[in-house]
Amino acid sequence: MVWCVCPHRTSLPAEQFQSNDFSLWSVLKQCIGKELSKITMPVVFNEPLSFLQRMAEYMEYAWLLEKADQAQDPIVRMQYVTAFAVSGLASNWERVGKPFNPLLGETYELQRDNYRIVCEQVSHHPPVSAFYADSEHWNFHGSIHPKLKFWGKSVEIQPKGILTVELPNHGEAYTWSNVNCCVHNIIVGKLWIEQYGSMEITNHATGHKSVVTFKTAGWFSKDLHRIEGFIIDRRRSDKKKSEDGSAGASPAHTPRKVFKKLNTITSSFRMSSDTEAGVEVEDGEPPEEPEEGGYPRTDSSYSIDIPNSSTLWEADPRPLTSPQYYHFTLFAMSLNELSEELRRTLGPTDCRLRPDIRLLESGDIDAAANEKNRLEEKQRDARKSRKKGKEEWKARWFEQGTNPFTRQADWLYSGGYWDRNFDETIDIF
Ligand code: CLR
Repeated sequence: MVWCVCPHRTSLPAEQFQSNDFSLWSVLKQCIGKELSKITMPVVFNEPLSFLQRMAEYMEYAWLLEKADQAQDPIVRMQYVTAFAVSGLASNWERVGKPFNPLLGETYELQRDNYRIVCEQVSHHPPVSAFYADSEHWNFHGSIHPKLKFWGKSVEIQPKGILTVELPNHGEAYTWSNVNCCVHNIIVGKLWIEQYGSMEITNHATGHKSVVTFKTAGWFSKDLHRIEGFIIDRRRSDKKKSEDGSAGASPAHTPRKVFKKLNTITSSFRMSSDTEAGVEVEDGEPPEEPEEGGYPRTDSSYSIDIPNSSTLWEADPRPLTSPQYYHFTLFAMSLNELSEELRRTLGPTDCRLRPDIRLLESGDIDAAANEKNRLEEKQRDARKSRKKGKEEWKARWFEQGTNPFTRQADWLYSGGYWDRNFDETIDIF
């Protein structure tokens, strides 16, 4: 047996409060059609993390970006970037607790062996969170504006925004947007979550694309957590064109060739080593409930093997106690840890210092609820007095701008966080 000497905590201070006295439906029924970010939910439906920490969960398998950087073949780089994009979604399985809405100006930082990340809540209405992660060989940044739509039986979540990975050693940038997800069984049954739709990762330097489709569970749940995709090489059709004698760059709409096929589930990532024939990728359809209140199971007899494939990544198993701790992964367990050393260096807006999250983590539901109300009121008061004084809120570490690769609206890191000059920060807790 190999013992892992884990430098971080492996559980939370208290187990999750389990009770059937609270019905999500009784809270949400007044909100059909409303934007869920505006309603205050009882703290029992929360998990003890801020949405900023939830975004930092994307870093769990950051080593995949290291691998991408080391690869000399752009197809292999694309494989690893795609694996990274998928890996960030594995921790969402079974996580049906609502992360705390970050307060305006709230931040989160995380430094691990090979990278660091800083996140900031840059807008409150609509809620927008921005992050910037870097390491010696890559950087990863983006902004997310989660839109929650309540449909009655289910809540649909659209994590709007763009994610960008840059590999400066190769002069490459990759961008993509996240797939939607859906929480089922709001009225009866056990809550469950699925992610569905297509994700298109573009390498802006080479024109390679990776198209990954997350399937909906479907009627017999056999497709739960299954994803399928291809890497497409635009240049191959260009090359074919020039072989045909028609020189010059191909127009953007040249039919593309499928290069690599993948067929996997969100907890592991396999990629074939062969060139496969083209198969159409369907677009994500709105998910269908398997049955009223039903709960899908992954069908393990349904093989995910594809010929000549190799596994690039596999999600680490969750700790056995995970169900008692909001279904957290080991990585998630560590995110709100506050060591003495950290306490000395953290900025005053870091979510680890948020009292309501800390109280929920230690199982004190009532005190957590009180603190949550106090913080939200404090935030409202601050907004009112800014309005009176005609002051505009300005994000501290990010600036609104356009993504240089996609030209879409985005939030760009202004730099300087790690100099740790927190003089201008206001008191939000
Ligand atoms: C999914 C992956 C994206 C970023 C992202 C944005 C919003 C998150 C979502 C992820 C996961 C599910 C999520 C959602 C906000 C609220 C929702 C945490 C991380 C929970 C499950 C909603 C529970 C609310 C109840 C009313 C059921 O990159």
